[in-house]
Amino acid sequence: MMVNRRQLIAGGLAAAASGVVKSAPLAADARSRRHGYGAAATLADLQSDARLQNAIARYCTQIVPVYELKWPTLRPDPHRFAFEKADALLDFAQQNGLTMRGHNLVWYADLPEWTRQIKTAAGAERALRDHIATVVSYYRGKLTSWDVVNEAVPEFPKQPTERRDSLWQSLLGDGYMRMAFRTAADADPDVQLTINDYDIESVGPRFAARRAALRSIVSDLLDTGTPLHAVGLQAHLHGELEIDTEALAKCVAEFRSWGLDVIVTELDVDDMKLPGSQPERDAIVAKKVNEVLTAITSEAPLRSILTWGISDRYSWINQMFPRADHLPNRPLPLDADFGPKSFMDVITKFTHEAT
Ligand code: 9MR
Repeated sequence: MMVNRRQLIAGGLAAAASGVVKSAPLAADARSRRHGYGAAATLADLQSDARLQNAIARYCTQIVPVYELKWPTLRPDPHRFAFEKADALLDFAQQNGLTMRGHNLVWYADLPEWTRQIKTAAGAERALRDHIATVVSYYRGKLTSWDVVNEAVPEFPKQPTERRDSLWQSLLGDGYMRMAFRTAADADPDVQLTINDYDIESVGPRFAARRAALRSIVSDLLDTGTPLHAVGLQAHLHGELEIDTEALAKCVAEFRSWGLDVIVTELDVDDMKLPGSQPERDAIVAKKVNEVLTAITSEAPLRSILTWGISDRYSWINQMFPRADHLPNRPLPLDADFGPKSFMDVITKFTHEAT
């Protein structure tokens, strides 16, 4: 089994060496980069659009793959690991002096078809350990941070102890999280290990319940001596909702008091329900971002802020939250023609002092 796996990994490396993002290193001026700022990108978008490559090289110090480290890309079948696409993104990062973070190792969603065959606790444990140990050791020393467990908080928890249903949760119970972090730490003792979740930033009972559930998950992990280093706040903000600045600041302060780092991993603003006027909409989006980052940094600056994409041209919001008036969405720091919006000024404000 090990021999097979090594052979397969070697095959992946050889394929990646052919280089998939075909561009010379970009001559970006490092002074324009926002330290600690990064963006999610797909390999396909980078390959097809030099403007996207330029924007990332100009503004960012890090990237995160949207798809390329998820199970459907990495795991075409139970026995094979396909690292070519993620390797190509890592090449792009390294050629341009950027770091890369990993998203994600364990998620309830976006699993390949073959995982439906996993029906027992032993099978689930074997698949998870195999995946995490192989992928994390393959990238050992090459990534800065991994989202180990992604989105374990239920959509609307009825109580803080409730966990999101998933293949892993149903077969292994909460223990899958401890196991995932331990396996990742054994495979790369230096990489930052993160738990990542969304919808804890705004006002309202659902957000309060989600904060409480995230707090419960994090404290359970720490109480059991699990190697958890950081909490990732996705910060997919809803333009029409208020940020609960007080509760958010309190929640971040508590995580920090437990020795954890707090990072922003997937920031954008769903502008579906905002006014049509472009200046008005951009101002509200920037204000939301400013509010959320102000709350999160009330005690310490952020070392890492990633937006989920960089240009409005490439965002999941366009598909998931299209506007009733059919105007294009404007959820990200650069517009569809890669011009900076006031969102980018807010990023600048919160990144200049971070390292
Ligand atoms: O933006 C991503 C979308 O293109 C993918 O189809 C989807 C499934 O892989 O994942 C989206 O990214 C999600 C991220 O992985 C986790 N947090 C929420 C993001 C937006 O849905």
